[in-house]
Amino acid sequence: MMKNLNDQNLIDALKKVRGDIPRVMDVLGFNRHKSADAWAQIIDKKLLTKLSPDFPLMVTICGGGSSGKSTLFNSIVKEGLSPVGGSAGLNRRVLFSAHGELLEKPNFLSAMFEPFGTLPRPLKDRDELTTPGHPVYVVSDAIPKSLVLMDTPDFDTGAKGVYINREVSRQALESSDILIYIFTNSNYNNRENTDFISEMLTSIGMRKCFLIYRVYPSFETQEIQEHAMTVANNLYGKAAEQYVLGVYRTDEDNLVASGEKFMTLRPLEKKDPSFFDALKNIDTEKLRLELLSSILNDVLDRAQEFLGHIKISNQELCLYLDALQTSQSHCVHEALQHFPVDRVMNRFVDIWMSKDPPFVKVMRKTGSIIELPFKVLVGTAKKIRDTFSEKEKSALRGDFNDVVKEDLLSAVNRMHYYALNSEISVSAASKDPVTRRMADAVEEIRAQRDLKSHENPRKEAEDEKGTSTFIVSAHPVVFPNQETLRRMDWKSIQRSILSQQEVIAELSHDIEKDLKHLADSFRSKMGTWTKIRQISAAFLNVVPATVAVTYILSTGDPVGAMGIKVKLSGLFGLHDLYALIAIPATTGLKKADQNQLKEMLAPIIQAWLNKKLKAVQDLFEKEITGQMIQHATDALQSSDALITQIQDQIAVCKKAMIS
Ligand SMILES: Nc1nc2c(ncn2[C@@H]2O[C@H](COP(=O)(O)OP(=O)(O)OP(=O)(O)O)[C@@H](O)[C@H]2O)c(=O)[nH]1
Ligand SMILES: [Mg+2]
Repeated sequence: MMKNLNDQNLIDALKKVRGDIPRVMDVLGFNRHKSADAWAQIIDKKLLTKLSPDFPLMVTICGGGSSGKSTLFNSIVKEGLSPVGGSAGLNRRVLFSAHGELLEKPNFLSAMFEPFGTLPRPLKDRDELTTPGHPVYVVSDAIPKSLVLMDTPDFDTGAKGVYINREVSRQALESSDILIYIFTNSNYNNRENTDFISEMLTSIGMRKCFLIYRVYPSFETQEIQEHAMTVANNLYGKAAEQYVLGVYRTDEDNLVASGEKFMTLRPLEKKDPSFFDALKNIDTEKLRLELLSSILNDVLDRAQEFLGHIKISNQELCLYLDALQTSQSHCVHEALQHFPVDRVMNRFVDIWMSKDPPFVKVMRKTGSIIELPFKVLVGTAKKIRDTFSEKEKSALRGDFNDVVKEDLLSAVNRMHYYALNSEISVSAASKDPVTRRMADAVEEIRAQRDLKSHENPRKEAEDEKGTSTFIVSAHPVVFPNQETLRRMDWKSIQRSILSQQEVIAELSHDIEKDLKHLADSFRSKMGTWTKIRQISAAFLNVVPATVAVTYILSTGDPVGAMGIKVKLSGLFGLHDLYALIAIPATTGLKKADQNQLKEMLAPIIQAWLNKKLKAVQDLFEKEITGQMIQHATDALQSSDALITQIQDQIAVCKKAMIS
């Protein structure tokens, strides 16, 4: 329950929540469903405008067609202002009346009529009311200063479910604080009438009402009471009694019908005050506090509900972004399946040799140092070659550029497919932290959204090694980016990417630096391994052997001019990249030599890969995924911030309500 009507803390917090929820929904590409707009309208029209203690109560006369609304209005203002007539749906506009003092207050009208979107004008001619248009008002000093009285068009006129006055009635009802519901013997049990009002009343906040029964004089009090309770129950459900401010009867009278007399309202219980006194004596501030508190509670509950959906959408976006980047990482690796051994290794061997100590250089010239390992390793290299498949052999013979082109093309096509597809499937290795996190997110979202088995995100399968596959839907945030990409000419994107394929083969300055650094670090390790003497046989077998292998692999003898196929495992992201060189155990290479080789080659390939992965990723992002990833990342960041802000402000509101 609110303590007072001008708690600035509460008002500020509420305004922020009001602004941020639609904002974050837009950020997350929500198809901002009607309910959020309606919710925002309630805050604007029912709460923010009314958080002022001297704001009069809006009392709205409502009821089915021809039940006597306008006659009652005229009877209260004691003037024949509102047209009355035999055919239902006579009034087409809202008619207000208020005490002259109120109407003179500056800004009163604009504040009062904010919910209607248009300012009312003084009534010029009674007939105006029978045509649709802006609201009109009349001054009436017969009305208590604490109230504004409103006559509304009936809401049930129309045919086949199309109600001509519903929108106007809705505005009027939504902005009212109290209702005067008038009904007759022929419509008191008409559920259609009460359902519409009930929806207005109960959808957000509960408004109290007076019930007026226009009835034959012969009706007994008890009968009237029963019928009134039927109406009340239909309007409010079980707790009806606490919302009924009073029940009054007005007896059918031909003088009223002929306009010679106003209606006379009598309380059902003799002890009750007259209708006019009851109206005048309403504790405006208390009623408003009750009403606004109940509206505010509902509004905050809704906000919490929205926030729940928003959070899930934010998680889904995070998941999709991860999935997209993971598949991009796969594609980037796919583009780099072949290692340009001649370029990189030749360069490395050059660097290595240029740093040989002078005496080793001399020995090299005489051939005495290279002899031994070469003999062994030429044989090994031949064996290696024999283990490649036919297809790979042809790849080996071909130009490295062709191999790269083929890899790149298939990777690019696959990336394009992932970027445009409505879902992405990702395999999560049980040991990989990134995909593990994604698999957990899938479970969490599924639990929160209570999804059916076929709905995304979902887990597809899990193999013996604990690698699971899950499927993630494209997030609405990227729909516009997908649309743009779809409309672009794919062939020209392909061409543009292929024209930049040199990025893969070239040895950039960065890679040079890495290779030099590697050579230095190998040499310093070597120094500690071979403290005894640099030209010992041990030394020959250890380090230069691996250099020799790389040399053979690169000089083209048995397997030259090729790309070594690099087998990649743990393809996820640049952080935990791990590259392994596929040298089959069947080559007969001794385990120790193989390890030696791996130890030597892996870092070189790694150095190359690290640089190239980034280069290819940049290329993909420039041509295909960049805008999408950027957009999703921005949306994720700003929705994170807004979610925290909304949470905090809801907490402020709730605290203000209880303290
Ligand atoms: N006999 C009798 N007729 C009444 C009484 N009150 C209203 N009527 C008649 O009932 C008809 C409808 O009254 P209105 O006041 O126009 O009803 P309304 O609810 O405003 O109707 P709409 O604006 O068309 O929705 C008119 O012909 C009135 O004269 C009454 O107390 N006795
Ligand atoms: Mg009327």
